[in-house]
Amino acid sequence: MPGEPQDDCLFCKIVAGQIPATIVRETDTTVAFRDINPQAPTHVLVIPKAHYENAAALAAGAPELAADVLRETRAVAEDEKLESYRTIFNTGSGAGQTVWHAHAHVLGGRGLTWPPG
Ligand code: IU
Repeated sequence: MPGEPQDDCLFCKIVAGQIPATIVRETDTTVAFRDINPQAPTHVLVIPKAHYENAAALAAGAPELAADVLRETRAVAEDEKLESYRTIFNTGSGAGQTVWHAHAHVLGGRGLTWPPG
């Protein structure tokens, strides 16, 4: 069921406190934690606590929760004092998605080029 915790999902385990993560923000509906393989001085992932497999499923199934995630990306950027930053949702393996629990990357603290690879 969309929204239900998945036993085999790493990010559901982070939400449940079963796997350690460096959590930087938490709300009733979201968690933000530092990426274990940072690609920039700031690289934080913002996830909904509920399990949706990617941003497309989240937007379709729980648009208010998608808005919560987006609001938290801004809060992370403020906390980290980022003037410029990039928010990315990789959706599908062809776009680089490797973890099947929706997450926004917040990247900043260095110059970022365009287009991405
Ligand atoms: P992607 O958009 O699905 O490729 O992003 C997954 C991210 O999750 C990636 O940047 C990983 O470094 C990150 N990550 C993590 O922070 N902690 C973990 O235990 C695992 C992946 I597995």
